[in-house]
Amino acid sequence: EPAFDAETLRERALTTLVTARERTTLLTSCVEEPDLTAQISPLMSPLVWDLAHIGNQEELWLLRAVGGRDAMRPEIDGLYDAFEHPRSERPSLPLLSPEEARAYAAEVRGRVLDVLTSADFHGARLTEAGFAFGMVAQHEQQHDETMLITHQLRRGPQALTAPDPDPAPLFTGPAEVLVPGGPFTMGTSAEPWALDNERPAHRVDVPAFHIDTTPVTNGAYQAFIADGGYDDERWWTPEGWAHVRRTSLTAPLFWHRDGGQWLRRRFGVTEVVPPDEPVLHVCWYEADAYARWAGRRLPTEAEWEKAARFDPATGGSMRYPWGDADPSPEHANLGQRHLRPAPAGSYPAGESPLGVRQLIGDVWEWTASDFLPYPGFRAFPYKEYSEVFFGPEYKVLRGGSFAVDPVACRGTFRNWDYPVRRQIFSGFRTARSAAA
Ligand code: AVJ
Ligand code: FE
Repeated sequence: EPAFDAETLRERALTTLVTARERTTLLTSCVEEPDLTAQISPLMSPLVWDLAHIGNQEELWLLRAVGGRDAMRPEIDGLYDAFEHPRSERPSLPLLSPEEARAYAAEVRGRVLDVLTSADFHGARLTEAGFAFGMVAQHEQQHDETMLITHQLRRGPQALTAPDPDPAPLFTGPAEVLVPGGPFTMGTSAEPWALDNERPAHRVDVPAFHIDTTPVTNGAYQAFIADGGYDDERWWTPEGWAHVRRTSLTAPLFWHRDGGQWLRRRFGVTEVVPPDEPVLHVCWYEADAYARWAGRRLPTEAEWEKAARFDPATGGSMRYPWGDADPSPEHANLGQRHLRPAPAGSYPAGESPLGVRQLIGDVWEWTASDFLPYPGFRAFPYKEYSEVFFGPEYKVLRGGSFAVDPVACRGTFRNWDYPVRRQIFSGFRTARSAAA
């Protein structure tokens, strides 16, 4: 790990905070006031809640914890504590108006810049390597992805636009690759801005397995639908089957059938489902059922991370599939540069040494694994980031979507959600154990 001087760390903290705020501003200024205060879906907060919550978390961690400042508006802390009020309750709270929320977040940010100037980056754990600044920038970017999900759920005309990814040359590589068996290093103790659940680095023995070279495409998923996959109990776990019956699922979220073809609604525009694009907006149960139909299974979290980080040349683990360099636009579809995943087989510069593509970016990938702590886990800096979610009710997703900023994306980064959720930018790839 390179050692950084205080100036470099200050610069990096500033850049990531500024980048996050530009995105937040875009996501909260491209619709009119009623769309900021309305609850678009009971699964989501009003956009204006996310905005003020971003400011409130920044105040808590950077002004109060790092800067030692007094609370600016102690009376609003409760409103923006995610654990005090479930999302469905948030629209009925006396929330700050869009104008007040913008002013509050801007006021916090102005004061944070003073704290940043005087921060000692070699001090206690919160400021060591600028951790708290990195954590807060990641937090804002995570809520930006959440707000982008709210935009996707919103009915009404298009509010956001972005160029499509470059068309990929037809991918002609193998459908799967063999990842050799043996131990590898999972998680990290070195990555300065890695969150608590990614730590510590530890050795895990992973038997040989095959994994898909690319995420599962819409075209492949349509074959599962056409084969009656949603009506065939054989492919589903008992919970998945109960869910698919109860909620009458027949296709990914946002899809509908029109005559002979599948259409989907995407950020206010209806389009024909593109067959080469990774499938998006499926829940864990659907991903798991598809894999069983295909004679395969979801990769475990350890398998996914080994495919993404293991370098057979050295036996070590890298930060990303392509090596240790920070992501650039040639490596992966990240950062909301596009409003959709790129066709399967894109980003040859981002492939792993074994030839696995698009592990980072495009779509979050469901894994077979429950969200559990690594051996030696220690909650930091607060239990409510990860610890309170550990257990069998959440499944792990890996790799990040087109809506994830590079600051919140690494080979070690862990996301989690309920197995029924599909408003998130979720897809998957499949795996199978190698014959013993
Ligand atoms: C890691 C995406 C599950 O959005 O609930 C945001 C991130 N934690 N604020 C979430 C998070 C606190 C978290 N996920
Ligand atoms: Fe949050």
